[in-house]
Amino acid sequence: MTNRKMITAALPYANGPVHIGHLAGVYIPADVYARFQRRTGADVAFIGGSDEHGIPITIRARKEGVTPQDIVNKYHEIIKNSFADLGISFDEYSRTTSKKHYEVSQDFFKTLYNKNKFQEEVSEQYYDEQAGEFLADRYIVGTCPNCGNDGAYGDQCEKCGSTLSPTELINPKSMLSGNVPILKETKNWYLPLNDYENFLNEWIIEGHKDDWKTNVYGQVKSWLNDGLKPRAMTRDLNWGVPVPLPDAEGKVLYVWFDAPIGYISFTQEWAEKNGKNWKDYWQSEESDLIHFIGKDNIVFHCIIFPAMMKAHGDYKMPKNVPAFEFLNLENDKISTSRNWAVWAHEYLEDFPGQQDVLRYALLSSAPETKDNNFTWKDFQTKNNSELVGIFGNFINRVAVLTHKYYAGKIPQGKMDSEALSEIHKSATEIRSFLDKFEFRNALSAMMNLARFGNQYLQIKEPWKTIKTDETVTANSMYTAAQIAAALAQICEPFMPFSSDKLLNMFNLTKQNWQELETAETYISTGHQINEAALLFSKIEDETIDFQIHKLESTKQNNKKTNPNANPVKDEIQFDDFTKIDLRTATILTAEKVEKADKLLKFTVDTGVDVRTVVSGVAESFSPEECVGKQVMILLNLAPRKIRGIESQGMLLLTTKPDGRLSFVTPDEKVENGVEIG
Ligand code: B3M
Ligand code: ZN
Repeated sequence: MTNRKMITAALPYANGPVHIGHLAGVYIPADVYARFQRRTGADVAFIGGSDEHGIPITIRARKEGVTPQDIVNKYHEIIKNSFADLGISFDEYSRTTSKKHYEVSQDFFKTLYNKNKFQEEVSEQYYDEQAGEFLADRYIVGTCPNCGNDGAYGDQCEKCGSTLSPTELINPKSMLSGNVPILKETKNWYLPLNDYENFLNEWIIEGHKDDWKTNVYGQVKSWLNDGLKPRAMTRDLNWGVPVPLPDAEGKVLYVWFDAPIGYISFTQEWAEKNGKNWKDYWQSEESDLIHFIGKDNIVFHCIIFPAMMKAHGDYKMPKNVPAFEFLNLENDKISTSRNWAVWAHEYLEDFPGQQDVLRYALLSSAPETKDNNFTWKDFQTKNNSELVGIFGNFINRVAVLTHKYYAGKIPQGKMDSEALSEIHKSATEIRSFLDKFEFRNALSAMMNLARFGNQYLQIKEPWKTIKTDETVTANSMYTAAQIAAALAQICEPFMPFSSDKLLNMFNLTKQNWQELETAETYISTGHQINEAALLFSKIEDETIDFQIHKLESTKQNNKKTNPNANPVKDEIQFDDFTKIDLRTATILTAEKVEKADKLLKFTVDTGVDVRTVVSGVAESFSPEECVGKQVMILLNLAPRKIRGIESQGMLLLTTKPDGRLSFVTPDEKVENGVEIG
C-alpha cells in the first residue's frame, strides 16, 4: 500500500444540480476516503470537477434556448458550492471548459495520434437532415437490441447497462427533431479497444480478482467476454474540445475521451498552485490511483480510460475503482428529468447546519453492493435515534458533567481497560473497512464506539456515584472523556462538521490515525474543555412531512400532461358537490364599472330570475361582445359587494393560451336555468 493517493470522483455533468444519489454513490464515500487517508498521513490529491461537454448539456441548452456555456456556467457554480457546503473536501474542483483542460486533452490526443494509436475510419453516422447536424450517441434513442428497452441511447442502455453503438439501436429516432436520422459518411479517429483486451484481462481479470468489488469485476469481465470493438474518440459535434488536427473541422473529442483526462488536467492545475509535481500522482509507481464512480461509469473507467492511458504509455493504471450501485428515493429511481430527487442545494436550504445528518444518513444506506433506498422517515430516525439519541446524548453528558463536577477540567482517573480496547478496536476496524472501501461497516464501527460510550455512562451512572464515591466517579468521567475525545477524532471522515465542533468543544487538535489505534490517552488530566454545545437536534414530524409533501407534489406534477396545470385541490365528497347549483344563463345587458378596468356589470337571465352579476372580463371582452351570450353561472354563491355593486352569483370562466379570459358555455343553445351536474 503506497502512501500517496490520487483520488478522483466522477465529474458530474454540469447540466443540473447534484442530488442525493450522486452524493451517496460517489462524492461522500470519496470524501470519507480522502479525509481518512489524510489522517493516516498519506500524500493525498483529491480531484474533481464539472463535466461540461456531455450531450446532456447541449440537450438542456437547446431546451432552455441558451448556449451550452450558459448552462455549464450556471450549474458548475451550483455544484461546486453544494460540494463545498457539504464538506466534500476536494483539493481541486475545476471544469472541462478550462483552458488548461483544452490544452491537456488535446495534447493527450495528439500523443496517441502521433503514436499511430488511432484507426482513421470513414463510417456512416446518423445525421439529422432537419437539424443539419450529425447526432451524438445520446441524441439517438431507440430500442435496445439486448433487453428491448425503448428508451435506450446510442451509446448505452441504462436499463441493462450494455454499451451500444447507435447503429445497433432498433427504430432509431433523433432527439433533436424526432425524425428518423439518415446515415451519412464522416471520418473519425477510433481507439481499437480490442487491441487492449489481453492487457485488460491480465491487469484486471487476473490481477484484481480479489481486491476489486464484485459488481465492478463482474461487469468488466462480461464486457471482455463479449469482446471489445474499436470506439470513436472524436465526434461530429459543435460543443466540445476541438480535435487538434488540420482535417478535423467541425469535430470534437468524444466526451468520454476528454472527461477522464479532466482528472489529469485538474491535477495539473492543483499541482501548479501548490508547488507539486503532477506526475508524482499520475505517472509514479509510488501513487495509488483510485476512481470513485457510479456503476454506469464502469466501462469508461475500467476499459476505455485505462486503454487510453496504456496507449499513451506514461500513466499508471488505477489501483481500484470502487463503483457504487444506485440510490433510489422513496422506492423510485432518482431522475433529474422527472425532478424526482433531493437536490443537494435544496437540502442545505431546508436543513441549515445539518450537513452531517445527510452525510450520516446517506453513508448508512450507501448503495455499496446493491441499489439502496432513501426515505425521509429513515432519515428522521437516523437523526433522532442515532445521532441525537446516542452520539449527541453521550457527548453532551460528558461535556455537561465535566463542567458540573470538575469546572470543565478532565479529572484525574483510571482508564477502564475495556473502554480503551473499544476505542482501539473502533479506529482499527475503520481503517480496515475503509481500506476495503466498506463505508457502511466503517460508519458502524464509528457509531459502535458512541453506543459503547452511552452504555458505559448508563452503567457507571456518575450522576449517582458523585454523591457517594469521588474516586469511582472520577474514573468513570475520565474514561468517558477519553471515549468522547476519541470520537471527536474518528468521526471526522464521516461527519467533519461535528468533528470540528467536538475538537473545539474538547479543545483538541487532529491526531494521526495510527496514534488513535494505539494511544493510551486522548485527552489529558487537567485539560480544560470549552462550553458544551448540542451537536444534533431532533427533527420533528412536520419537517419530514413537508419534504414528503414536496415529493408528492412532484409525483403529481410528473403525471401532468400539461406542465402549466396547477396541482389538484384537496379531495371533496359527492355531498360537497351536490351543494353547488350550476345553471345555464344568458347575458341580457353589459356595461363597464366606473373606475374598474377589469370589471363588467351584467344583468343575467338565469331561468330562475334576472339578476346582477359582476365579472372580471373587461380586459377580454367589450360589453357589446357579451350581450346575448349563453353562459354558466354558480347560482347559489352568497352575494358579494364588488365596487359597491351587489353581485349575485359567479359566471364560469377559463383562461385562453394568450392569457385572455373566456366564458364556459354550453356547446349549443339550451334553455336558461338548466342544471349543470
Ligand atoms: N459526467 C457522469 C455521468 O455519466 C459523467 C462522469 C464523467 S467522469 C470522467 O453521469
Ligand atoms: Zn438494454
